[in-house]
Amino acid sequence: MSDEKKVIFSGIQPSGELTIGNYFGALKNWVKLQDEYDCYYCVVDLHAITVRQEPKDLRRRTLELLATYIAAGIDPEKNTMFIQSHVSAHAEAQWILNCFTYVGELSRMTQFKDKSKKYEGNDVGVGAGLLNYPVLMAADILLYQADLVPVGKDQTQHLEITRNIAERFNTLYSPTFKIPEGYIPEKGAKIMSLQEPTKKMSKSSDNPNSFILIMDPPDVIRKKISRAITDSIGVVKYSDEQPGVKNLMNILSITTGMAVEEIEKKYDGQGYAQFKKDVAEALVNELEPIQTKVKELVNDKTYLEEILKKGEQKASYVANKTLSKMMKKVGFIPKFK
Ligand code: AQP
Repeated sequence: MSDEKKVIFSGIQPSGELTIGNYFGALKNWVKLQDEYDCYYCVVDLHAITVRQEPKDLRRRTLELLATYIAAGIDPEKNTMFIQSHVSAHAEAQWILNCFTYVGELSRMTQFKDKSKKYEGNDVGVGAGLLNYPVLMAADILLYQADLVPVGKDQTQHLEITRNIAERFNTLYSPTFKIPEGYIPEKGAKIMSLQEPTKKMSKSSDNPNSFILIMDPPDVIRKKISRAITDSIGVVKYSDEQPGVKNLMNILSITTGMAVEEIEKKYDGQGYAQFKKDVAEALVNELEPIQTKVKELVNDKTYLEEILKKGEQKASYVANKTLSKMMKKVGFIPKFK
């Protein structure tokens, strides 16, 4: 019975086209975990508007993101997939949790510091949504009483603050939320930029050569990998002194299943040319079937909308149960029926 299974919540923002960072850090693991857990996989569009989005692009990407979830192997029959803005409990719970979160702890978040640096001084400016992002993420997770949250390493801090907010609320009132654990993959937890390999690969980067998109055509993948920054050492070695090579080795290891020691042995004395070619081919092999499926699915809007309708109903039911508890505990008078 799915009711007895532990619960997973995770989501991706439709803030840009998905990169292989989103794929290896999140999506691929969601697929692995779907049989064992009762999973809620959300398209987190409320998060996406923490920075400016073109409305028509946001709409298109939201459906494409759902198509990508399915194409990557997430079974719509087994999992609850929905759009965050369709379940209003997320925004309502966030407001309540905002009142149990300190500005100090939010302004210390690395993502806030990085993103506010990027937007400071331009015509958009740093919106309050960017500061409050982790509170919305806490609401997302806590509403479903999630046991586990599979995310990339960059989200560790946000998970920690979620746990803190939940514990604070539970202590002030009485146990209301399950305290969730993170699930950070062993491999692929942090895919780095191909141009600045000490920084995380990010879908909203201004430099397209820094990332590989799930939907990049094979030739573009080959070109981007051949241009990936390595070093002048010329040895395929898994070392922090060679962050570019290390990143490519990680990618090859996840896509082929080869251990990094095997990769070192295989390319011993060969330089980087063949190694890079093989990384590109491994990626093409991994992504091509997904790309074909996404292209098919985005044309079947009726099918996607059916999944979203079903997802919204199930998610709303579960989320509203927790929201009602929260409202009662803080002292709101229940709605009159
Ligand atoms: N480079 C990465 N390596 C491993 N995992 C990653 N994730 C993101 N980048 C990497 C994981 O993908 C999931 C969804 O991320 P998100 O879209 O909600 O936001 P993000 O973490 O801020 O991702 P991006 O690509 O950097 O988006 P933008 O540029 O819009 O901020 C998360 O589980 C994340 O860990």
